[in-house]
Amino acid sequence: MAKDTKTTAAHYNADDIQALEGIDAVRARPGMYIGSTGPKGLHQLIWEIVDNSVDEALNGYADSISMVIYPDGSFSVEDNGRGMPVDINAKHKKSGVEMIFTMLHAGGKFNNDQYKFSGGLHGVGASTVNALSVWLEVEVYRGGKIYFQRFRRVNQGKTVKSGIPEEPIKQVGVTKKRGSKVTFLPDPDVFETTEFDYKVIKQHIKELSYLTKGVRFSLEDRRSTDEEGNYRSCEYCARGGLVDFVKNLNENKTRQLEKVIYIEAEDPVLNRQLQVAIQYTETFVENIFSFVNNISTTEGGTHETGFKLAFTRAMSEYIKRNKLTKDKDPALIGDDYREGMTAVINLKMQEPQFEGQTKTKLGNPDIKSWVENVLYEKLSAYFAENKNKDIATLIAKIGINASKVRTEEKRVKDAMRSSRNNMTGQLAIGKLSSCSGKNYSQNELFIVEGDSAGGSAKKGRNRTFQAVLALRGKPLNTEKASKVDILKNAEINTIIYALGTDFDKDFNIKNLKYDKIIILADADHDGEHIRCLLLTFFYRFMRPLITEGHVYLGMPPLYRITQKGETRYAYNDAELETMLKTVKGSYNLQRYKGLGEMNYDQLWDTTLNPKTRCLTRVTIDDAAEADEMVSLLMGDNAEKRKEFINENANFNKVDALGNKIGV
Ligand code: 0R9
Repeated sequence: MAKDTKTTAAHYNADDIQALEGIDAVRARPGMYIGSTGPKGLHQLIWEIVDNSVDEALNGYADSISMVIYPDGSFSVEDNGRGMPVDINAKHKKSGVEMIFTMLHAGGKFNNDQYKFSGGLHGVGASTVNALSVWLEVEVYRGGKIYFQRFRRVNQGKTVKSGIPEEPIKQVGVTKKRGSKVTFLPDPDVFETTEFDYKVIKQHIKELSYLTKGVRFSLEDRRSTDEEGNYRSCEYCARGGLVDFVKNLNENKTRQLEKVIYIEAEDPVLNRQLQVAIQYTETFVENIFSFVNNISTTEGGTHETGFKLAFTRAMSEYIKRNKLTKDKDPALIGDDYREGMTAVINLKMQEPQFEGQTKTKLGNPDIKSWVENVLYEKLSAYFAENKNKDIATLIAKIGINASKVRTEEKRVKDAMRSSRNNMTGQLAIGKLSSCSGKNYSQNELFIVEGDSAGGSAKKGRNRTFQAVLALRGKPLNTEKASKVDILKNAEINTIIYALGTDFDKDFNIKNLKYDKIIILADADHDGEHIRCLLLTFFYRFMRPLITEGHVYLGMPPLYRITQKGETRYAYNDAELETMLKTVKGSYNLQRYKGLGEMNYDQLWDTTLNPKTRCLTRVTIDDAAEADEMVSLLMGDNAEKRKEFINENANFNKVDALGNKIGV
């Protein structure tokens, strides 16, 4: 473990644990403690427990964390650390285990001499999980003995109390093992669903393994077996930590240089640790993934700002010192050095403040200058080393080239912007049919491919709040094109014009003219391709449209069944099958090959009318996974793409961003 002995936590026992409040507060307002009572909140229970094991690993005492999903719906986490303290606390007359699980905020001493980074959403961990479970069992393997304690929910008259110990902790056996195991059954009275999602857990532990170098994470799903009788399972261990993370992110992209820049910095006094890994690809996009105490900070924050400032400063000085620019070259800006950069930033700190729409933006103001200063020094030293000359020169070249392209882009952009501003007349007749209502929070834009489908949509819509943009062909694949080509592409320009937001670095969601952007394409391969192309563009150049929930996929029906003047629609084969079972006598069945085959009133009934239609909202659950998918499906590694498509043979089931798409 990358752990400095100077800062290792002193051993402490149950007397040291401070208790603040009882856990009834958690049951009263679960959302406050785990974010929500939906699937995300349910999985948060796992991460609250895993966090404690990860802390033990970061302290250098554990290197294996195993998880199991059981058929009865319970879940267990086991680590091979020191084992939780089992001795009795003099003041509270309870064991360390009982205190951790029954008192809110019981945990480390809450002074900074403990090397503990509470990653949990709200830092209340184990007791929260206990409060929201039907039962919870703890096993501790310590000093050659096995200790056991069980907690459960009880009814006391009309009130329900949870997390009540059945008995004090007791020794139940002997063992050679060391560590702690927690098993719990989430309470169905609290959660909307109590079914754990294997894929969600798998993706998260993959990420955690990169962030916790050298620790083995495993997951076994004992709810079912495959044909050979084996449980579904996976295991991750990243010996290279963050370096492996960056390599994995770039696996499906062409790299400019295989070398990964890796920098580590630590402040034992302030109790902060920073790790950064950087690699360059041949794409034009900048991809920065950041984490604070193992929580993904998708909205960025002060640590990302500090990183950018440090990188720009170190590179500008490198260029200056080595006289790499000519007088006539345009001045470089920070963005120039980050074209094609994939970076992962991992910060461990005390008391992070999370802000922003989804509480995934780091707010602590002093972190900006701390990261900037420590990183600037380390990066400058790194670039100055002779053995790193290749990468420093490459980044300098990328930056200088990007600044020239940016100047050219600006020229094209200004030209396109003024032509977009003049587009009104031309577009109104051609592609865009605006709506008359000026209430943006109600307006919808349908992006439709093809003239006939566009025609039906224009006739079928409600003109007050529904606008239609008919695309004349497939939009450009923005994953592979240069920015100048993207800027010159007619379909892309039409979309930018229609939305009113501008794009890329100039994107401004405040100017969005529609609350819903609905992609309406056929349910075939061509339609799938168009959805992918549009989503790729939104993902790379207008990401807040997706993260703030404005992008939807329209769902046209596949079949129309008429019988004795009554019409019904089926949106997939399963629905059709069910419907046909209920139909008696003769009927007429029509299969829609495309939107264009539908007349306008049918289109209104099935796809446009907010009262009867079915829309799917596009969301990003996991930024790193989404990026991997976009690169794979739209990028330049054809071999890998083929492999993926073959493995996921039913193309219709693969959504463009590779995410779970929830309604
Ligand atoms: C299966 C999930 N694992 C845990 O929840 C877990 C908590 C934990 C732990 C310690 C060791 N392993 C753990 N696993 C620990 C032990 C000692 C000191 N600090 C931590 C020690 O023996 O001195 N603890 C997490 C919180 C606490 N222990 C404490 F607050 F009770 F001290």
